[in-house]
Amino acid sequence: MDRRSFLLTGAASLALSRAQAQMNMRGMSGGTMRGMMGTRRQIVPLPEGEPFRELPKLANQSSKPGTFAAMLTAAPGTARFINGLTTPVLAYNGQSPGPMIEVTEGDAVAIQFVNRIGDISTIHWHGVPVPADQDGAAMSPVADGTGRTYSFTLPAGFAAACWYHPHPHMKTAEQVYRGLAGAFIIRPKVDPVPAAYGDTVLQITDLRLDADGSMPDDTMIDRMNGRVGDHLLINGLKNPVLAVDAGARRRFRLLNSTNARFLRLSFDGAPFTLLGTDGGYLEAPVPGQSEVFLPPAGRVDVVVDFAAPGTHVLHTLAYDHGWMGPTRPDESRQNLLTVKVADTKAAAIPPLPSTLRAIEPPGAPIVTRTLVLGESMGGMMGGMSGGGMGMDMTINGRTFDMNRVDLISKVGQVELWEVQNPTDMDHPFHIHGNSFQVRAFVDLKTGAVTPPPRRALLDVISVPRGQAAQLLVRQMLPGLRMYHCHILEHEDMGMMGLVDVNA
Ligand SMILES: [Cu+2]
Repeated sequence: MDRRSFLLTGAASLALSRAQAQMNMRGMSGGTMRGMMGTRRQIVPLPEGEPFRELPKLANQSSKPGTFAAMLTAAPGTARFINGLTTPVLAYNGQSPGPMIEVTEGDAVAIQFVNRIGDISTIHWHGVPVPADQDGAAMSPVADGTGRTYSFTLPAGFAAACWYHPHPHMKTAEQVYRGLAGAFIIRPKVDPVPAAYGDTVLQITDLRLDADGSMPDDTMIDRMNGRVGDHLLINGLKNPVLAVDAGARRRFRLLNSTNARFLRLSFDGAPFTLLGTDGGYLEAPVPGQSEVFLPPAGRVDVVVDFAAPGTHVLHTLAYDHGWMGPTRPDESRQNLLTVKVADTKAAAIPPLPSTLRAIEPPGAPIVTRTLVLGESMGGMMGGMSGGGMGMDMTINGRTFDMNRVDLISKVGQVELWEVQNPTDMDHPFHIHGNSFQVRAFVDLKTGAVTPPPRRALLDVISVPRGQAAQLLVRQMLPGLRMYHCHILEHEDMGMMGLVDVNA
């Protein structure tokens, strides 16, 4: 039975009684159960309008040029989102979002990870081309009370806004929404974009709070759709205020570190120039954009023009990514950042370069693979702790098994992955190890082919329902790599597979 018929035939109420029985066993109330189903909740307002703050940086403990060394400890902590209320969170070095890591292409990086969260965890370096055994994958969990060092040398020629987050099997969603995620910025040795544009990371997180200040558990609706909370935060603050001068052109790296938000963003008409995507610069700046789109885990590098005095609010636009069940949240017009443009004129800055870099086409694929995303009810792996109500999220009909290799590949081999999405909602598809390029989108009904607007390096792509994304994939390092839906609840429920890349 697919999810839609499951919901329409009323089988949801059966699952509800099953879940109710399990809740009762765990001593929870019917009220908790209603919360689990995602029934209407009172949204607790957060204070807005504090001064914008940059992400704090993780200090480099190494004085040796070309090296970065530091420690990251994951542990329970507290945050103050609402005056007078303490929110238990999970934090890296006491901070949520985690401290920003800033390195340069070619650097040798060693991060000592200590896990004190009371459960297994890992640190995955999302988008960073690291060796397979340093990737923080589900296959290499770090037990509570222990640690390990992640060490890797960043390749020359790869500069991008990446990020880090836990990736333990079936526990990623909760560890991320409770606070474990940080920015990982790799700078080029020589940047074609003048420093006068600044470079400000805007890390977007999603927060849901109960009236007592705590973060409620995922509901069944969250499990099905991915958790969409009550508030979107920028660098940990709700709609902070940034002041700029008139005519200012500011560079922003937008990072979507939410569990499941498809972010279509506008700056109230202030035009964006698109500079880069997940895997770094485009070939040339693309000016005149009125909005940008960020799937879960996605990043963009933009310059925004604040031409005239006034106020510009970075906010979400309506976007239909498909939704299952009741209580669909209104995700439009959520304010993220208020930019106040003063009357004072900004100093003149040099123009953007006309080209940024060359992106080589990957060449003709010699292997073609088909991956079909699926959602099914009544699966065997589920249960309240795992899938939730026995719901499975699958690729080619199977849920993730870390002891099963799904695909075998070869270093340097160009492959065409056609990721088909016949389900009821959009899924953001992520591949570990290396960036990919999109060849085209294909409509599953009509066969209509739409090429991407331009060449770009991505590591996550939203595959709309009813469509397939054709990806040109090339792994450059050997080892086992995961690929999965980056709605973290879906990943936890099994929409994930393993490719073994042979040397
Ligand atoms: Cu998904």
